[in-house]
Amino acid sequence: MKKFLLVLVTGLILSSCGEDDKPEGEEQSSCSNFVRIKNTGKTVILGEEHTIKLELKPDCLKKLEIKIDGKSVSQFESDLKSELTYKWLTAQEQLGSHRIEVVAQLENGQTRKMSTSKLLVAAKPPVSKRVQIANSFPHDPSAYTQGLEFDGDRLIESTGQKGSSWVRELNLEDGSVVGEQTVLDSKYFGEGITILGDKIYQVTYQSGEGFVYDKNTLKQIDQFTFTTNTGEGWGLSNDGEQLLLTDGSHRIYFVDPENFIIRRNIEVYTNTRPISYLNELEYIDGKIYANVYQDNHVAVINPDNGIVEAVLDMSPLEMALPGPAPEVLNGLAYNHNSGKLYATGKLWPLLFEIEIVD
Ligand SMILES: [Ca+2]
Repeated sequence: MKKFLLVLVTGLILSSCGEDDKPEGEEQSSCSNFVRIKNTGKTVILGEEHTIKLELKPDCLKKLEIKIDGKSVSQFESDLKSELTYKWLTAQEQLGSHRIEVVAQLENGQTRKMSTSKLLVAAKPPVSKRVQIANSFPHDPSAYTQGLEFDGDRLIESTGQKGSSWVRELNLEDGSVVGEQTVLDSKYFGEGITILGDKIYQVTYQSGEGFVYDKNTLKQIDQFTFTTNTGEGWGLSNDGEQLLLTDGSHRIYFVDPENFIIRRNIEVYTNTRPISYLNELEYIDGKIYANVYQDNHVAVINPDNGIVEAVLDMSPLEMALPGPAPEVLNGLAYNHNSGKLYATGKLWPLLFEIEIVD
C-alpha cells in the first residue's frame, strides 16, 4: 500500500508541471514548477508556423534549451523571461510524431528535462483517383504475390507463405514461368523484392533475414539481416539509390543497399490519420505507390515528408475477377520502358494492366 501511495503522490507532483509536458526525474526542488510547456494543441498542420510557449520561473534557472527530435533549436540564458516562445517552422519537416524537449539547467547546477510530442499531419486530404483496366493476363492462382517489379521488360515476382515462397520471371502474356525459378527454404516466408543495379533484393516476413540474387540468373548470391520497428519485412522497392521497405506499419524505411542499415524513415499520414499496413511498393516518377493490406486502395506518397497525395480506388480489379477474390490485392509493377502499370493480387488468376484516371 505504501508503494502504491508513493506512486500516486509522485504522479500528482509530476502532473502538476503542465497539461501536456512530462518532466523526467523524481526530485522536486524548492523551485518546483520552474518550467511549464503550455498546451498549444497536439496536432499541427505541416507547413504552418507553430509557436511553442513556455512559462517559467527565471530566478530558478541558469539556462534553458529547446530541442526538437533531439536537435537543439533554441537556447536561452541571459534572456530568460517568465514567458518564452519558439516559432517552429514546419514546412521542411516530415509528417508524424515529433518530440519537443525542454532541458533546464537550474541555479543549483541540476538539470531537468521535460518533453511533449506534436503530431504533424498533411494540410490537404489526398486526391481521389480511380483506375480502369486496359488489359488482363493470366496469373498463376497458386502465387501468393508479395513482390512484383520490372527489370526492363522482364517481369519478376516473389511470393509468400512457407513452402510456396519463390522468386521467378513471368511471361506477361500467358503467366508462365520463364527459365528457372528460385525456391526459398521452407522455413522462410518470402516477401517483397526490388531490383537495383544487377541485383534483386528480397526481404522475408518475420525472420529479419533477406536475400540478394543475381538479377539475370535469379540465383542467390548473398544474404543479410535487417531490423524494423515491427520486426517484420513486407514490401520493397527502390528510388535508384536506396531500398524502400515497409514493415506492416505506417512507416517506410530508406535502407542502404550496401550494409542494409536504415538511413531514415517516413511516417505516412493524410490530413487526419496514419495509413497503416503499407505493403507492396512501386516507385514511379519520384512518388511511392503503396498497396494497403486488406484494402482496395493504393496510396501515392511523397517520399520526402510522408504526405499521402493521392489515393487510387483499385476496386474495379477485384470486380473483374472471374469469381470472388481468393485473397487481397497486392503487387504493383511499372514498366519504365512502356510507361504501363500492372497490378494483381495474392492467388489471383489474373494480372491487370491499368490506367489511372482522374
Ligand atoms: Ca512493386
